[in-house]
Amino acid sequence: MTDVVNTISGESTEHNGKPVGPTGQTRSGMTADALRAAVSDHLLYSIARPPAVLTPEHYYRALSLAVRDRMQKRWMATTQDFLDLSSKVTCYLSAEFLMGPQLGNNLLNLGIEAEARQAMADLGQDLDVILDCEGEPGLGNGGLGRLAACYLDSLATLERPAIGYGIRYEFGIFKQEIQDGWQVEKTDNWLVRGNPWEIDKPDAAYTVNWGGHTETYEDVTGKFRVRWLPQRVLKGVSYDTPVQGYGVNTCNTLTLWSARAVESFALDAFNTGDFYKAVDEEVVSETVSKVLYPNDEPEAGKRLRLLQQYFFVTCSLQDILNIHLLRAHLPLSALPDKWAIQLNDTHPSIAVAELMRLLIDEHQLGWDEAWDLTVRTFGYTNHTLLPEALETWPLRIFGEALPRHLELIYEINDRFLAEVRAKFPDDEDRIRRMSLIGEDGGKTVRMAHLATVGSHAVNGVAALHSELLKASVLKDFYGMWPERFGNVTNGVTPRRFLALSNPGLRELLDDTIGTGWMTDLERLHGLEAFVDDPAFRQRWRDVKRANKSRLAEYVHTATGIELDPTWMFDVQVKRIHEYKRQHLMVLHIITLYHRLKNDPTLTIPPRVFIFGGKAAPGYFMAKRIIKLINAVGETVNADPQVNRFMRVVFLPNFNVKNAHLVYPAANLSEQISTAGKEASGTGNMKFMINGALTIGTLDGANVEIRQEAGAENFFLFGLTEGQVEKVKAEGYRPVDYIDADPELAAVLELIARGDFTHGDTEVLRPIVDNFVHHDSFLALADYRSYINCQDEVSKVWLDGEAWTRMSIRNTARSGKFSSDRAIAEYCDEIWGVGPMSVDLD
Ligand code: KVW
Repeated sequence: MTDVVNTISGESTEHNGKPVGPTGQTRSGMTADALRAAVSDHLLYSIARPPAVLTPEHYYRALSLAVRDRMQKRWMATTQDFLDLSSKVTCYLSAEFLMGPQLGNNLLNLGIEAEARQAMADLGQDLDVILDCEGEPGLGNGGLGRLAACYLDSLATLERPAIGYGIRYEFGIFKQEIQDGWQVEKTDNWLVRGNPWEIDKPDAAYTVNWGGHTETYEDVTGKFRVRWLPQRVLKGVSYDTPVQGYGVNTCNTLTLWSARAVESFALDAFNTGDFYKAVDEEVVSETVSKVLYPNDEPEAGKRLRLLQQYFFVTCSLQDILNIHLLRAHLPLSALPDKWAIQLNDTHPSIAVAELMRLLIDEHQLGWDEAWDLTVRTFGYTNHTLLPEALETWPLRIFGEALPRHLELIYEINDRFLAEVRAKFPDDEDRIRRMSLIGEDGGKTVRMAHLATVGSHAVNGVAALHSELLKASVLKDFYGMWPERFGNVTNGVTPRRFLALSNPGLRELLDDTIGTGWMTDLERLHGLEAFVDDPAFRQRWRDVKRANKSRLAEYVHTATGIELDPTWMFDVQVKRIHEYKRQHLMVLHIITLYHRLKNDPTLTIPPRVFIFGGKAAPGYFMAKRIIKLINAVGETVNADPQVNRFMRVVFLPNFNVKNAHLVYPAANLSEQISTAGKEASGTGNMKFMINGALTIGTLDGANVEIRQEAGAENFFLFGLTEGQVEKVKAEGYRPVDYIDADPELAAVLELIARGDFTHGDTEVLRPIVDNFVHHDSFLALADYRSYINCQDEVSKVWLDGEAWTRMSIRNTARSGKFSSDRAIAEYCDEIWGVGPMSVDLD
């Protein structure tokens, strides 16, 4: 048991072998007996099933409800404390929260894992089986959504009052199946089996307007005002989930909004006899929070995506103003002193115009005061420089949906551009570049510009990315307001991504350096003293080996492929995208295959190549890359001449739940994006913390990972960002690289002539064409450097002791990548939010 239990001021555990009472202790007692009694109670009163039909799933729900009960007092105490707004509150607005399974994490943060295990054992159940029953709330695409979840964990653990605001999608990210090597998408109906963690608050509902037009009028004081007459009205109801900090009483809230039809509207239609129209209205309203959009889906459904964004933003801002005015009775002028609102990418950036609308139209503030409050309240985090990911809305769609907001944006723009003209006279080109309205190829609203103009702080997510942001997409804005720009390098929570998912390493760390690393990850430096201790290195290897066996078992169940846990596990898990270059890793696999086929006497250090990740359903090339991986895998795995040295696995449906098995089992972490394209990456950090070595380019947070680990503990290859730009400027000619490199030419030829596709030369032609003719991510330019670096990796792997030393040093030096460090920086430098300890009395 860790020492954290004592720091949570729970109820006394004075029970002495007797059953605990039916109420108080059953709801809050932290002993195994109290938990057992609580689970029994929930089986009877909440699950309502007789013992004869109980399944592990029922036990999962009963235990989850019992655990939620144990957070309730902390949750209400925290909420009560910040309803009176004595402390400043952070609101993290994000279209995605990829929370992952909750039960294990809540047991960990409450410090009652051992007690829960005992309680379930007393009931004849295995906690691991129960934990495995939990599905995944997949309310995010990848790193951005998971980052939001890690930040909520750190905010609570650092005792910072915070609310996460997002959307309660009825269908999360699709479930990925692999059929004949292709990705097939299945709907993720995550709510069908109920969600024991959320509490719906039907009374906390806000009205959301949409479409229509505006009109001006004179109010009673004779002032000129604007009124929005919407075409449609719906409402948002909230579902709240507790976010328990680790070892503290602070239990923050994640509020997710769900769309509903407005009753009165439905009734109007009903009264006029048009019952079906009323039902129709309801169906349409509820589609708003129906489904999460994949991140690369083009055009289709754009209008609904804008509605989703506006929907959750207006509900969240109305909620904030409601707490501020009605609960805390504070003047609006105090808004920036009591709230810090962070925009997680541009998805919630309509908030800038919406807060202006609420302050001016609904609360009668003047423009200048409203604008001052708005800018001082918002911060904006940019997560990408890729032009296709920078959100813009066609002006027509925007104006039809949000007519009042378009007016406000024009006014913001006029005043902003006047400021630009004052600072940079006679520079109309600059004006065009900086305008909130884009003019190239049809007028658009540029959301990144709106977010930047409306925020007092703008940050990128890794040092390199923040520099590139200032030098490229937001260059002019940096010139205007250099003081607004900063960097906060991403981080990941060591609770979930070390303690929870790597119990073997957790135990070794606790034994070696104590338990303090859980909340102070820099303490991992203490491991450096043990690098030269052979017994410690042996234990380090044993932990990794056990984790690899655990993953091998899962891989076998999921794919039928057998893996040897003594082989090197070489892993790339992340969304499938050309810039991330999964196909470059495939070129390495084929290179080894080709060498082995050409020289039957050759032996190489055996490796398992593991891929995982989803492709956006509409992303043609990404889906071909999955097919490529599976085609090569099938060929390699079936060939006795090569499968003695290599296996290739595509792990279907990569998600937070199976990520728990993946990161701890990796020896080598593949972070091979084209330099300048991956803003940060966070998987790279999860691998490092768990002792994987990285092979990577100087991109995103890799740069800082290498800095921390030391260049000698990192496998670097590839062009730098500057070199990439230079090659592109001079005209990238893939054929030059092929002509200069016979091995590369041979590898491409194997794909082209159908060696992996039973002679079919069409299926993978788009991949070859992409490599050879239109690859903006320069895969072939980095091929030779990558292959040579991989040869070096294999050489080091042969020296097991050297590898182990490097692995230990990677973990020991990963402290910077804790989300606690990142959140402390946000709190100190952007939000001005301090700790507020929560007293349960
Ligand atoms: C649309 C994204 C969901 C929908 C990003 S950049 C843009 C998006 C767009 C997501 N996600 C990723 O954010 C991570 C967290 O900062 C970064 O680590 C990663 O590099 C970036 O691609």
